[in-house]
Formats: sequence, C-alpha cells, structure tokens
Amino acid sequence: MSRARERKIIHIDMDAFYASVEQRNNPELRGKPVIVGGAPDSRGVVSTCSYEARRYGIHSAMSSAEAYRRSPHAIFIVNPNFEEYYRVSRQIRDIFGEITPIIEPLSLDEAYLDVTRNIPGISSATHLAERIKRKIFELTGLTASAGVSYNKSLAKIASEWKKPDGLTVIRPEEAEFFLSKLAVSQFWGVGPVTAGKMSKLGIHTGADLRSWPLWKLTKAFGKSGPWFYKLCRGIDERPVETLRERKSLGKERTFAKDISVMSELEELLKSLATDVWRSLIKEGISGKTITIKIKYYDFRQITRSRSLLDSFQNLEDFIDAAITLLRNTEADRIPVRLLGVSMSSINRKAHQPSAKQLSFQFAGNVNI
Ligand code: TTP
Ligand code: MG
Repeated sequence: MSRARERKIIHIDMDAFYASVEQRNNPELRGKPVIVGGAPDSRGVVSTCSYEARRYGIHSAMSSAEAYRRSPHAIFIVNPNFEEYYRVSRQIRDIFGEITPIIEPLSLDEAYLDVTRNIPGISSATHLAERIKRKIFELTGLTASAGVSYNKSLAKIASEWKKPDGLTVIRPEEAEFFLSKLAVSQFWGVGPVTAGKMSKLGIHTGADLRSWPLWKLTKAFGKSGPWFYKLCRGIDERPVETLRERKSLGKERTFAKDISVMSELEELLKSLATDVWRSLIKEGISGKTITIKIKYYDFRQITRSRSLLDSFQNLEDFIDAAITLLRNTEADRIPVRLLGVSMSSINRKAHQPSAKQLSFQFAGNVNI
C-alpha cells in the first residue's frame, strides 16, 4: 500500500446545524419542520432546515416562498442566533483539539482532522470518530456526522453518506466502489459549470470519469484534468491545513433590527473599523486589503474589497476606505442586517509610516 493510503483523516459535519441549535434551545420546535432563513413573504432564502423539513424537499438556498409552499406548517426562524452558533462551533473545535492539533475548519460546523497520530494514542480512526460524536452530543446535545478515510475528499464524501448522525468509513479497498457511483458534481472542484461541461461529454459519474485517459482529461479541462484523473482514483494528497498564520482580521455585527439609514450604517462601520484597527495594532500587524461585508435583510450577502499598493498606515485611511466601499453598495436602498469589516493581505512588519501611504493608491478591485 502506498504511503498516501496510510493517513487517517476524519471529516466532521454537524447535522442541520443552525436548525438543530434552534430545536435544542426551544423544545417546542423539536420533531417539527424548522426553517432558518428569510421570511416566507420576503425575497429571502432558506439558510438551512431541520431534517423534518427536508422530507418536504426543502433545502438550503431554496426561496423561502417555495419552502412555505412545500410545508405551510413549517416554523420559520427569521432571527438566527449567530452568537449561539459561534458558541457551539467553539465547543466542537475544543473537542477536536483534544484529539489532534491538525484541524482544518471549513465552516462553523465542519472540519477535517488528521488523526494519523493523535493525542489519546488510539490507532482506530473509527473509534476516534465515535468518541468525537459522543463528546459532541454530551457537551452540546447535538448530532454530527463523521466520515473516516485516508484522504480529505473521501472523508468528506463519507460524512455525507449517512446523514444525520452517521458514521461512514471508506477503506482504501472500498474507495473505488464509492467513487464510481458518485455524481461528478460531488467531486471536489467540480462546480456547476464544469459539471455541465462533463455532462455534455457523457461524464456523469466517477466511473465515467475514470474511463477517460489523462491526456484527454487534460485536453478537455486543462490544469484541472490531472486533478480529476487522480480524484476519481481515490488519490488526493492535500494535507489537512491548520490555520496557523492569521490570514485576516475582522469584526462583524448582526443588528437586532435591520438598518436602512446610511448615516447610522456609516457610524457603525466606523466603530467596527476602529475595533479592527485596535486589534491589528495589538498584534503589530497591518494589511493591504480591506473588505466590507454586508448581509441585507433578505440574507443576501455581498463583500466589497479594495487593495492598496502597500499596507494601511493609519486608522483614518482605513475608515475612509470602508466608507467608500459602503457607499458603493445598495445599503442606501436595502435594509441591512449585518455589517462587517476585515483586513487581509496581512503584513507582519507593517506600521512603519511611509509617505506614499498618505493618499489612496488603490491597486484595483478584488473580490467584487
Ligand atoms: P451545512 O453543513 O451545509 O448544512 P447543515 O449543517 O445545516 O445540514 P447538513 O446536515 O446537511 O450538514 O451548513 C452549515 C450551516 O451553514 C447551516 O446550518 C446554515 C449555514 N448555511 C447557510 O447559511 N446557507 C447555505 O446555503 C448553507 C449550505 C449553509
Ligand atoms: Mg452541516
């Protein structure tokens, strides 16, 4: 067996995360279709929903109006308690930290763990996954699904396999079976556009993908060709990457009431930017890129970024940039429920004033 197949990777993903937290906190919601997201009479969408709601075919990103049509008795949570979700997220990360320091969080409710070597010294990754699931349940009252395999893609496929409260192990000799049946859209790196292109070429499943030689895949998909070639053969050498170095520093706020007055938003943004700036100073860092994030009342989220040629040197410039970005959004017309600002392209040796920073030198837009 090659060394690549000797790693032990666990992927953990909480079940119906936001909805489960809501059901846990409010017993009246248990056993019922619960939808977290926009109100049914808004243009909002479903963020997530309980498994009871999924029986009606409701899923993330569906319009709330459609969800309501499918299940008029569903309970809509239009004021999600993000602080609580963050709190649970920190709790589960602490549990992961008791098992291994090699943790790669993908979102609040999801992470890869490399447990090839682990703190409890248990050789069976399956036992470790059981232990993590049990601890999560004991500590939070919530269920998670776990996937165990020898690489990241397979571990992720495995955790999806038997949701909710599932535990699936894909051993090296079983990888081919799992992958051959899989729809190409489930493969890492195959977005809707690529999936469409594959479909036109008659590639629908992992088995179809596998029947294509490397040169043909490369011709059709360029640099991604060799990646797809490997992936459908169960080869994925990406390491589990711990977020050691800070890549960005930011702060955001969800408001109790949506805000539609621009001057109020500007004041709030100033205060958020000041907080971020203080933290940057504390860590002795600055950065070149400022990003603001806005979530409108209907949960639609946007980010707007600008990059300087060199790191920001003072708070005034940082605030000015934030406000300029804000004024280029629809915030003056559409009520805002969340506002955030962050700094990235971090430079650890920043905060040495430089004359050329005094005026704005935007290197251009990114991420718009
Ligand atoms: P997911 O893990 O994708 O979904 P889930 O945990 O709700 O359900 P599953 O059992 O299938 O894992 O996302 C985690 C949370 O992220 C989810 O609870 C809500 C949020 N989210 C959104 O806000 N919008 C989205 O489109 C998706 C997919 C998730
Ligand atoms: Mg989840």
